[in-house]
Amino acid sequence: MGILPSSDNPPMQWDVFCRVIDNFGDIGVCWRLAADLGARGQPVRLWVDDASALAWMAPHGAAGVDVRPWAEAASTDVVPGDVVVEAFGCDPPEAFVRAMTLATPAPVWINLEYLSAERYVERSHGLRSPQLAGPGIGLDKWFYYPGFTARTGGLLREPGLLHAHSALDGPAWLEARLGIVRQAGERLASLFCYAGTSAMGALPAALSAGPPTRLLVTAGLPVPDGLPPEVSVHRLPRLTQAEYDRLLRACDLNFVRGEDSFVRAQWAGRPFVWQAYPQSDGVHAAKLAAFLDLFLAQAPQALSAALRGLWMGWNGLGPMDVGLPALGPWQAHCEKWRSSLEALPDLVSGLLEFVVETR
Ligand code: TRH
Repeated sequence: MGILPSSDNPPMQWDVFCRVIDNFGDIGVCWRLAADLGARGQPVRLWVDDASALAWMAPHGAAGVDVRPWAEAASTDVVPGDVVVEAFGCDPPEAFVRAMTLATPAPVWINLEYLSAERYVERSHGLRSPQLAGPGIGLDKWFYYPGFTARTGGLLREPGLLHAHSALDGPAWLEARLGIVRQAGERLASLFCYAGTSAMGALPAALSAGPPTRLLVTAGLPVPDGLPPEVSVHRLPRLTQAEYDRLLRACDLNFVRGEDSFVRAQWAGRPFVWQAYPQSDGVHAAKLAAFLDLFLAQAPQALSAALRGLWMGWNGLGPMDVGLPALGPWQAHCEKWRSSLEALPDLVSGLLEFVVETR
């Protein structure tokens, strides 16, 4: 049973457009957005150019979400809905945008941007972009930025997520779903990073000190070379998004990447190391630094220095000459950070309010 629309959230027809560039974050984020809206009684047409990853990410679909082939959006018998969300500036088909100009009232057109902690996000969030040319001439497009502060659009956090995390029996789930039984004194770490990058090379140094580690390597990643003898490897199958959330909660430590797993690790409330999506012009360095400044602002000095060195090394932006800090203080800080995020409105609640105000 989804969250019924309250009086200030009348059900509106949503059109979410997703173009899969590479990896899984585009479709991963768009799916979470669509499923969260659908669960709140907001019907969604999710227009995707390549929906293949949903077969393993979300094999059972979601209430209220209708996955449609991108090309069909251009057909003349598609009437644009009340709200159009263009994820990551993916430019919906011109014919659809032209149809938007004929609708009355015009749909609310949202450009959902990539997640960043950089300062420009707070300045840009909620800005109107009047379309002065092109198929959407005369329409307004609105920039909507996810983020970590009250002056941004917040983070996707579906109702019930944190309750599910606190209710999860991690050891029981690991054994039942993956056949993993933690040995006495063993550290469980999940690994989701970019193959062939600095992270894979940094892993042996990161895991060299500390207790014996069971490294749970996510599907599609090669087994890292040169691991110390106290590290054992368990290769994982492709997990659904819901199962991946449980894995993050059940482990002691998570190596995550990109955008969506990065956010999900923060909701899991466990120590995590993030590999930003590597970009040739190095813009990922600014994204990393901006997040670290925010994330570590209230951290104990020793932990802050250790994590900054570890994350820079992990992202190939500094020497990898530090191992992992002790998990205790790290875990306590991640729980404190999660509480600060939990105090903010979640992204879909904020988006619903924005759309109702803007219509
Ligand atoms: O796959 P990614 O690197 O996606 C990237 C980033 O989103 C990046 O910002 C974007 O620019 C680029 O794509 C195009 O990492 P991300 O964002 O964590 O997305 C992975 C998705 O896969 C996420 O929704 C979690 C999901 N997932 C599963 O459902 N099951 C699994 O077993 C694993 C490992 C991931």
